[in-house]
Amino acid sequence: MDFKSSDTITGPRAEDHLPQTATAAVKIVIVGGFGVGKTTMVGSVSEIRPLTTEETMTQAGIGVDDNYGSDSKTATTVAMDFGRISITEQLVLYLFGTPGQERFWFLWNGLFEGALGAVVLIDTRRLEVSFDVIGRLEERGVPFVVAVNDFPDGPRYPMEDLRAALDLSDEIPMVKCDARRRASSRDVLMTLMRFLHSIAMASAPART
Ligand SMILES: Nc1nc2c(ncn2[C@@H]2O[C@H](COP(=O)(O)OP(=O)(O)OP(=O)(O)O)[C@@H](O)[C@H]2O)c(=O)[nH]1
Ligand SMILES: [Mg+2]
Repeated sequence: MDFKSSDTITGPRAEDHLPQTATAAVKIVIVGGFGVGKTTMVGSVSEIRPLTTEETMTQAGIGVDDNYGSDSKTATTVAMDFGRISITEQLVLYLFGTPGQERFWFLWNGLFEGALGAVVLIDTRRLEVSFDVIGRLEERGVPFVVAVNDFPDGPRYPMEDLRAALDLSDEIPMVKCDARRRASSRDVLMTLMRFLHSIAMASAPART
């Protein structure tokens, strides 16, 4: 297994240290079907060098590893991605990207332990790879937002059509993004944080 970051790091870099002002940490999981851009998103937004567990896809994977959607995709996540982003001086998000291939989904249980929320990444060329993912999140009762990753050759649908196709209720936030861009990925996380905040406010006991 290729633990790219840990292979090369000899010691913690100054920027890898948690800011001393951080007082709260939240665990967020990035999920989605195979090849929708989860590793790309964790990598683009992380302020520390992300940990990836990617394995090269080989000839042996043909018929097993669906490479649809990206001819340039040569690696797939086999365990998890890990990154970190400070949203404010006090609040830090720990990001865990899941493997997209179903044969690694048994790892979800550990990855979801203690997670407050999730981002579901969608590729409009292959909406169907997201159905099971969304179903599994709903079963677990994990609040999530849906981010539509903008691939240049992906068909463009109105958001409401995508909402209907994914059978999402009206309150679930949906946003477009480009997982390769830090600002865009950060916006997705901010949308999730606002959603989690609104849920917490709605369930808080009313003050008398
Ligand atoms: N055009 C475009 N390409 C992207 C975007 N996000 C990811 N890609 C490309 O899509 C391919 C798949 O991205 P990954 O980040 O490996 O996808 P993944 O969801 O982690 O894949 P698995 O771990 O195998 O499930 C890579 O070649 C990326 O460069 C995007 O927003 N736009
Ligand atoms: Mg990946």
